[in-house]
Amino acid sequence: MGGLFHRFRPEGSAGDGPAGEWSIPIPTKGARVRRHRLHLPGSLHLLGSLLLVAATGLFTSGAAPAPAPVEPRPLAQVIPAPASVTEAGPPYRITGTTGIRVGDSPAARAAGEYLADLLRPATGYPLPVTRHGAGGIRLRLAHDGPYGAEGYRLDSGPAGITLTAARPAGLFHGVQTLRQLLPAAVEEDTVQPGPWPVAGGTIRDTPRYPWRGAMLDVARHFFTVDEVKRYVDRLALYKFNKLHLHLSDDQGWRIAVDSWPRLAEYGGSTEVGGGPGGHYTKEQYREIVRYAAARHLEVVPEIDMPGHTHAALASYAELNCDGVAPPLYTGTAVGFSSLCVPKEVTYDFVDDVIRELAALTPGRYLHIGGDEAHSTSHADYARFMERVQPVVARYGKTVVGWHQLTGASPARGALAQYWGLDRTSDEEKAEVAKAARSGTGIILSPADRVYLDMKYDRTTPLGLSWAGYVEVKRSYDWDPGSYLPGVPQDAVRGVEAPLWTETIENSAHIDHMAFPRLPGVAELGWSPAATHDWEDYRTRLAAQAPRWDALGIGYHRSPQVDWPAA
Ligand code: TNX
Repeated sequence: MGGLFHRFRPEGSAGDGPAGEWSIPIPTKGARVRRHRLHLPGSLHLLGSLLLVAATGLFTSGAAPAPAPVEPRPLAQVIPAPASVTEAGPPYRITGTTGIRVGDSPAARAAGEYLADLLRPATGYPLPVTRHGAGGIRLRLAHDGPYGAEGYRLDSGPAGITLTAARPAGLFHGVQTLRQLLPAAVEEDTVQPGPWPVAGGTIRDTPRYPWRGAMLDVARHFFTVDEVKRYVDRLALYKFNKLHLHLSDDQGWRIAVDSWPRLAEYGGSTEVGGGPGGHYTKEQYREIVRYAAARHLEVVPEIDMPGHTHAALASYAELNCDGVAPPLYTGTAVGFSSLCVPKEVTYDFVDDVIRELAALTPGRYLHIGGDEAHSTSHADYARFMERVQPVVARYGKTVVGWHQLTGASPARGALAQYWGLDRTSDEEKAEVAKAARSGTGIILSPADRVYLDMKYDRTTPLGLSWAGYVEVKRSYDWDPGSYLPGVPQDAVRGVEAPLWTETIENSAHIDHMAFPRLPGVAELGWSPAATHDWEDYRTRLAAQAPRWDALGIGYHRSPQVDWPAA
């Protein structure tokens, strides 16, 4: 590997490490997590705000040139594209007297506080979050609206902005839309001159699919809690709602299991390339779950079985058919390991791991992997899945598996995650379609479209290319609804962008591979098929770049997009 070990460092510390063969420039602002602000008591907030307002004055008086007038961004210039947009009337302007009104609902208050935290640093305004008050930004829950579990409506005009949703998630997604309608400078963490207009009109928005996921492989390389949080913040901006964590693989076991402590202590002690690896304690895992939940992302933990289990086999001799524990593995081969299907202790192990993980996970799903079990016979694979799926149900969770699970007998209600490509055999696709027709839900992660670890082109310094090069257009320009022949429309639950990390070692690497493809996957999952249009999308995508610059996101400047001058 290139030997780059840039790690996330908390605010204020230096973010640069040694440059290496695969060096991705780390933006100066990229080395810390935003939005971890202390919640100051009201009086301190006010004092801070007054100072900030005073600082703003410096921009508009004295020697500093007056800022150029800022045209409001068109309401349709959001990613993912909203379901319906009506531009009408003059804009609203956020000013020093704007308040955020949340009524009596704790959920509206939470969304309001989140919004205030987003807007205060760059605007320098106090933006008090209050129950009532005239004008300003109003957040309200209306349980009888046409919004569904995640939809919202945004009304904007000179008198104020109203966000309405039936559920807290809808308000949160509406807040992300409002955020994107403001100038990119709103993402800066120092006071900017403004102004802060939001175009007048109405957005009615609701997602196409209930599953809009991103997977992070924390097994091949370990990522700290802060690195994961940083990715969660990026996902929230684009209305993702599932964070799939690939917690175990041949190179590392990343979650503490009390009944089998060596899994994490020993099995988690290294990673691809031989680095120190790591694992999450139960409390750290809960912290990730909480952070994601506050941003309306559900954590889907994965323990990959029966293959991809070398780290577990190295940790416990009795899990091996021959009773001998192999040494730890830090290479990048796949398909060589298997739990011992005939041994009873295998199922004690599986039961313990699933029980402890299910207890830690408030989400509905538990992913049991099931891919590339090349060292397990088909009969053993089917037998294993028959025994393991009921364990997931016993602990109250719904099974998710990679699509090879459809070659066994998926449990009732199970979801299969398809990761094939154009060249996958018709037979394999037909097997997935058949399961879909019998009630298995499908999550689409075609490797030659949405695998974020695939290189963009020949020159990409990171990533793999076994599924080909995947540039932005290829990643965006397909339809999940008609992608797999013979799969009923309603079997498609959504899309997910996996990021495997054989070559990915830090947050700058994650950003470089995820941007600009990640927002396209978000749009495939959220926006109605009728809005899908590459030419329009590439314009909206280009308009995101200043926002990424302000957020410290280093991205691939794809030649397929007319980016603004850097
Ligand atoms: C295939 S996709 C894998 C992973 C690798 C990935 C690399 C899947 C279910 N299995 O084990 O990390 O390719 O792109």
